[in-house]
Amino acid sequence: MTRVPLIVPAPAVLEVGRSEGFLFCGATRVVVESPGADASDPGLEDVVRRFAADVEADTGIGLTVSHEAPGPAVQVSIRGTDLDAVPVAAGMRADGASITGAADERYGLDVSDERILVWGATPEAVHRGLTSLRQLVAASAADGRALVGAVRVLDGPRFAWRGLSLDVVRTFHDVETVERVLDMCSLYKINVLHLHLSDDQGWRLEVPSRPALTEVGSAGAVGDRPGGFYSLEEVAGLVAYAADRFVTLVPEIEMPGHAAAIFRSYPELGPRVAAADLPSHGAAVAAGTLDPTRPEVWRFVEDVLDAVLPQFPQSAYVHIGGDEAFGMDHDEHAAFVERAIALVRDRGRRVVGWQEIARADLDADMIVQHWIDIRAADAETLRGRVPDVFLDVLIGNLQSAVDDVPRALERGARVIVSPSARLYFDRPHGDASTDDLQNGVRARLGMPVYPPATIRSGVEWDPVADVEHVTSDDQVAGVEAALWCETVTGRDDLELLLLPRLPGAAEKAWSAAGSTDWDEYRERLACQSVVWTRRGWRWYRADTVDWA
Ligand code: TNX
Repeated sequence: MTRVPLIVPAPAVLEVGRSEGFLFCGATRVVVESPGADASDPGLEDVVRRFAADVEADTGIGLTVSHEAPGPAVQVSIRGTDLDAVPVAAGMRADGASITGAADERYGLDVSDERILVWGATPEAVHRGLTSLRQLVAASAADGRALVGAVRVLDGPRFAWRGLSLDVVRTFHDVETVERVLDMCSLYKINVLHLHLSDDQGWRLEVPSRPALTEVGSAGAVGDRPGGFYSLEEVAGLVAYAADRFVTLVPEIEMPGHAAAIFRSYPELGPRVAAADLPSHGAAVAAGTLDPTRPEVWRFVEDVLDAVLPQFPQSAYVHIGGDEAFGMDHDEHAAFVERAIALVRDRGRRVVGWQEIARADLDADMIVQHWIDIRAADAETLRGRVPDVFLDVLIGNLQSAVDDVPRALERGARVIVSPSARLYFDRPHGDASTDDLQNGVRARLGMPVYPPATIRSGVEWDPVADVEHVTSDDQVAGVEAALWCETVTGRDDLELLLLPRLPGAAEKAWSAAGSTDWDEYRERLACQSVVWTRRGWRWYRADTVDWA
């Protein structure tokens, strides 16, 4: 039996009890407590069913959902008792819901010998509490039972936006793969999956008014990897799958750079130079940008927004990319971004974009995603390894990037913290694996231009204290990791970069301020592998952790 409660991300308040704890097994009932006679919250019923299915997938223990408790039970209810002790989250919700209202995520979890109580003011809060319980059950499960040690937890997130950005362009990930990623997000209380749906190498969703985007633009990916796209039905399925786990899917339609797949689909929107004269440096450089002076470009952008927004009804935001618009001058880029912002606003959504959008005129309701933590001087070390033309453009972007976060904050916009050194999961693994085959994969996985990153470096930092120009939680919308897929050849590679990194990103987004204590975290992380293995997720056996 485990005495240290092994919850990732770490809860706000946790008291270990003295008694032995609750014996969880197939006979355990989950009882939905109704406030009125038999009028229980339908949202809560769904949450409890989700919990039972997850526990079964994690541990093999099947539970009974009921309205009465003849024996030992997990009792689930909507109430706010004692939760004022937990600070209100900072940041913004991707679904636009109220942090203190419908989307209050603070929960309580109390385990004694006789029963387990899980409560919160909203079904979402109860879901977060049951997620902690899931982890406790999985950590001690053996032979169809689990002795969950007595504990009292009062918990809630530090930030409301806890995300993962997933590149489905450089490698197309099928629906089942994305569902597996959503399962991982849910297990670590990550509540945003940002889908990078368009880039130079492909276009990944249907726009019925612009059929060439999928007929032509979806073909191919990096190298000879197969392309693909999500049909309208598949997007609807993913949105529902995510919603069932309290995750919001946020679409990113990249503009004005990274637009080569658009030009392949609609050559009339393309740059007016011969293709042969465009720089082509594989994955890294956009082959030209959308031209804001051409009316047909704006008709295209409107058609795309009109088709994409309704497919993501839960997201209050649209990610418009905005990064690396190489070849565009400053004013042209700013003008493009400003017009794109206006079009998104006309359609009732808010804008999030990569930090380069801060070079345009921003408003306080926007979110700027900070990723550039590379100094121009450091990029110089790439000279000789990257074509000079490209390097000069890149260095120019890095020089301008220094002012992006201060500009955004001056406007009152909030920042999503995604510094590449800490939260880019496409860095090579800095830890060796205990598995020799994985050490072979390690040599080719992750962008070779980046220094490798260890699991430890992923948690020993703070998203406010260690991000330049950011001085308080209130300036931050949240924390988001990013997985770009230039080196990711398929699902196995993807999972080997997500696990064990994803729980670390979740810890930064959810848990209290400060650097995480590595020795304490390692223990909590080590037992996570039981569920990963049980679910058939591939995970990287970093030799710095004593895996369970
Ligand atoms: C920069 S991060 C990019 C991506 C690449 C990534 C590789 C960002 C906004 N743009 O297009 O895939 O580097 O790490």
